Amino acid sequence: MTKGNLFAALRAAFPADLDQVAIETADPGRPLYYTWRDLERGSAMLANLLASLRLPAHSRVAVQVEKSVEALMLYLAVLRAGHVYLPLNNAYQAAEIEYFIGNAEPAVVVCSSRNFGWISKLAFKAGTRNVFTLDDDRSGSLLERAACHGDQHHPVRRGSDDLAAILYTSGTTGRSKGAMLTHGNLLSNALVLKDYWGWRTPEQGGDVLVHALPIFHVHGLFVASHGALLNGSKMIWFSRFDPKAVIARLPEATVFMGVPTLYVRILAESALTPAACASMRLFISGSAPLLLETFNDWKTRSGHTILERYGMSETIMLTSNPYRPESARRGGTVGMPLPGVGLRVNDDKGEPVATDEIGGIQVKGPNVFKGYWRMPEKTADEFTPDLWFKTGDVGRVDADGYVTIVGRSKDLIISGGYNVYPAEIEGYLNDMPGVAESAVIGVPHADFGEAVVAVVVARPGAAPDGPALTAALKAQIANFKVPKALFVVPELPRNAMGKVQKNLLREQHQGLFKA
Ligand code: MLC
Ligand code: AMP
Repeated sequence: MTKGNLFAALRAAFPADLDQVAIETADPGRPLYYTWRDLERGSAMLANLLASLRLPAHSRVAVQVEKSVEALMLYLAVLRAGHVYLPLNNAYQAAEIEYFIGNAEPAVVVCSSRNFGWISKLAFKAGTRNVFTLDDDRSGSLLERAACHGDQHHPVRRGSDDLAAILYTSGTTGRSKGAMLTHGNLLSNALVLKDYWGWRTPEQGGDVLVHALPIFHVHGLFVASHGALLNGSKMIWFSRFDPKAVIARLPEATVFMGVPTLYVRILAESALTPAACASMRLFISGSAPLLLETFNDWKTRSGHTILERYGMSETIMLTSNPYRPESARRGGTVGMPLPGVGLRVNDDKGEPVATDEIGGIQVKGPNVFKGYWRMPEKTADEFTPDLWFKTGDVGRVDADGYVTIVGRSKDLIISGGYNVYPAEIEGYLNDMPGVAESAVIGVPHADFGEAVVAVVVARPGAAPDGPALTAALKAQIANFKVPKALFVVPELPRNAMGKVQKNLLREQHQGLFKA
């Protein structure tokens, strides 16, 4: 088990010459260059600000801000200060934020200045004393306050079992659960990936990562950022994904990570050619299933084979296709369990299935989270008696050890790499005037992989208006959860037991968004 504060390990990997560029911003306008020294000093000043607040050890710091390098420094500062980072998708609205703040009881909340009015009200009501603002143009009260603090800071001592971050993931029923990740979970996984994906240190010729993912989820915050930081590699930093702009920067880069939607959008650009990708070493995809068609098209258009891997908020990375040889990467599979990760496929009775047989995927390893924040029963439900974590994914392992994910036992939609839980959306719809009941399903979507679709039944005598229901949802929940289509129908299909047959609804609507 890896010991110590994760920040100390990341910091130890910074290049000896701290004046080299660590991050170059790639948004329209003049680029900004951040050196390794800037990351060191900026995160030290923020850590000293946190220390000056005299917070209890292991306090939660909840952050809902636009993507910026300063937001990454804040993450590093929270690690340095020994507190617990709680990143929040910036699409979340008041009801969602109120729940997270109420549940996690953060000592500090950091938000965009445009949201300060409503977020600070929610935070103060929940007992949070410190609310700061941070904007993506290097302004806000957080940086103003940090500027008054020194730029030297020794990372607080933390053991591998101490919490580093809480990531909320939606529950199949009820509210979101906070997955507690420790310093040891994050560092052990980052070290395995550094080796497995052949990261090249500056002495070995170096890597340059195009970072175009949000930094409030495992993929952009941990897999991508830790990969570059732990290897002393430069990042070309996009605050928003823009396919044309990304292609324009590939000739300076060697590594790219994306959810399948990013690959689909880049493929739509004629500028994607083998020449544009000539300097690239590795394209990695994950967070949602990569269609075989995308995998094959990418090979033809870029000359590279995408390496698909599989992970979760609760476990960080679990499996990966091989790095070498490139020909061993198999489309439609998520590769083999990473070194140190145990993976087994069990049937409903808890018995292991035979090679190539389908069952529930269960995992074990130093990367597996500590449990759900303040939900011991839910945590216990998700582990087997012999302490394997039940992923909720359904798959099989072939004779060569490659894992294929064939579905999910959890009722989950993954749209553009974001998770949407039907029960949550159905709850909002069922509370709306004129709605008797609803069923929310995921259907194939050419851009987002899956799209959210709602099927609603009216109360007797009522005639709810579809667009009005969609507009009402949009006012309450994150926009990526809002159904892309909503149908009002006389009744939902049910089986003999009275259970809604979502599979029939999926079949009925499967052609809605196909290209
Ligand atoms: C945006 N919209 C989405 C959406 N993203 N709708 C459904 N699903 C999504 N993912 C909405 C917008 O609100 C807007 O609605 C409309 O779709 C068009 O927006 P857009 O401008 O095209 O969206 P864009 O800003 O370009 O965002 C698309 C995206 C983004 C693909 C770049 O969704 C994204 O960055 N996804 C990556 C998610 C991610 O990092 N996941 C990792 C999870 S970690 P309207 O109505 O407002 O017009 C994990 C573990 C692991 O799963 O294994 O990695
Ligand atoms: P999250 O809760 O956001 O961390 O999402 C984790 C889920 O994303 C997993 O349980 C899988 O269902 C899904 N997932 C991640 N990577 C892949 C992949 N490469 N292929 C298919 N599904 C994936």
